[in-house]
Amino acid sequence: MKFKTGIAHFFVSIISLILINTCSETQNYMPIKVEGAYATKPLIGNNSVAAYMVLKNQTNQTLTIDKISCDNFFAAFHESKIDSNSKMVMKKLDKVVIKSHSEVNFQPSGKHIMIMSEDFPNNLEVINCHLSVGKEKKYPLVFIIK
Ligand SMILES: [Cu+2]
Repeated sequence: MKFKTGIAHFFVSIISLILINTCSETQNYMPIKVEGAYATKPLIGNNSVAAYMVLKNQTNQTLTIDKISCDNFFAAFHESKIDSNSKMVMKKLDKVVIKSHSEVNFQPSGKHIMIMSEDFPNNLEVINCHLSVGKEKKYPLVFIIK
């Protein structure tokens, strides 16, 4: 009898472990993983800051990010490039495409997010944004001011 209860207990533990894992997996599963998201500290008199991050596509499909939107501020994807006169120029990107299981790196002098405001608050610590994939899917992200 004692042996049987032991076995039963063992199986219940295994089953609950499986259940816990499945639950946490569905909760943590995000098609897009955001790493190291930060924005530069707004300088007095400047009405834009650049923000950087790494975006990872964790799905088996190519994902197209159509838009980035931020609370209280205007935001857009940009890319810096060197033009034929060796000048650094910025251009707006309409969308960002990330292939399955690959990443896109937003970094200084490359792709970046431009966040604009008439007037940034002095004590700004974070900027809350979200990425839109199509019209319905939105993924939140937070840029920490550094
Ligand atoms: Cu820019």
